[in-house]
Amino acid sequence: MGILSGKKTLIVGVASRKSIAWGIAEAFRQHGAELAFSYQNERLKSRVDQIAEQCQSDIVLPCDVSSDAEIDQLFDGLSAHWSQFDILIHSVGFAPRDQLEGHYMDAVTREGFQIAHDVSSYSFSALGRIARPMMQHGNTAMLTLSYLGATRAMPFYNVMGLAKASLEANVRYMAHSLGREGIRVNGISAGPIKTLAAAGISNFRKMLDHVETNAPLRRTVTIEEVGQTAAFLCSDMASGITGEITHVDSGFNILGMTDLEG
Ligand code: NAD
Ligand code: 0WE
Repeated sequence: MGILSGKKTLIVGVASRKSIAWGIAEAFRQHGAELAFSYQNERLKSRVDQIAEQCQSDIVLPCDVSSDAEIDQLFDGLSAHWSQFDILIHSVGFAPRDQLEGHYMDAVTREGFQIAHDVSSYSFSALGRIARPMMQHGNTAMLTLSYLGATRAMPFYNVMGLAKASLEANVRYMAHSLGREGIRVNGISAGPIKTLAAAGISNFRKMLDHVETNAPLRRTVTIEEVGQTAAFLCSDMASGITGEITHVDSGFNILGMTDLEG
């Protein structure tokens, strides 16, 4: 029996086969979970349909998380299939492209700040609030994806770092608020991975090389590795863990200085 056997799981944030959410979906299938998916817009629908089919899932629903109405519609749609469910995966982050270029103090604007925080942090609370009544049966879990830019200043990550800091605080506040209902809330802080969200980010290849050269494991991480950690954190094996951010980053976050000789 798999560690997620029979666990009904909603995955928000699949865009392609490179998505971290896809690595999570594959690992969850392998461990016996039943899956439902949402997709951001019509452009992504056919790809997510295909991915769902491959996971023996026929629940695929639209949801742009910046819209309250679309979040309501997602859960109306989901209720037609499931009266309750066990796991919510939030794998969504966005800032307007101009926010991720140049230095933070040259790039940040009120609008960029608001959009980044709305889509990347508030959306986790919004989904959590509406999922809550369907997750009251005990041993349920919510999980989100963060990045080291939440706690360290990084080139180009800019206002996304502030949004991820907010998201990590959100994990703690949601965990505090929902713990008494038997809902655990955790985050994974993943190392850099070449997904759509990384495409076109200037110097992304250099960031991957920097991790390969300097991280304790001397390599980057894969979506499969993030998926396996997600499976653990959402399974009953992690029943004592809530409000935690787990790094899946080849150990990069522990460094105080890179090695001076290779
Ligand atoms: P991705 O592009 O595959 O996934 C990002 C997802 O966010 C997409 O599915 C996109 O449709 C969705 N999204 C964006 N705005 C949305 C909106 N308004 N409504 C609904 N969905 C929306 O990239 P990814 O790297 O798999 O990103 C997933 C998560 O992992 C993000 O939170 C990202 O910040 C985080 N993360 C990524 C890395 C990395 O290096 N790739 C590292 C650490 C954390
Ligand atoms: O969280 C992310 C990606 C966030 C992201 C990416 C985009 C690209 C397209 C948010 N918004 C947008 N908006 C777009 O228009 N990561 C952790 C991956 C990532 O992105 C970076 C990184 C890393 C790592 C951007 C700059 C520096 C490092």
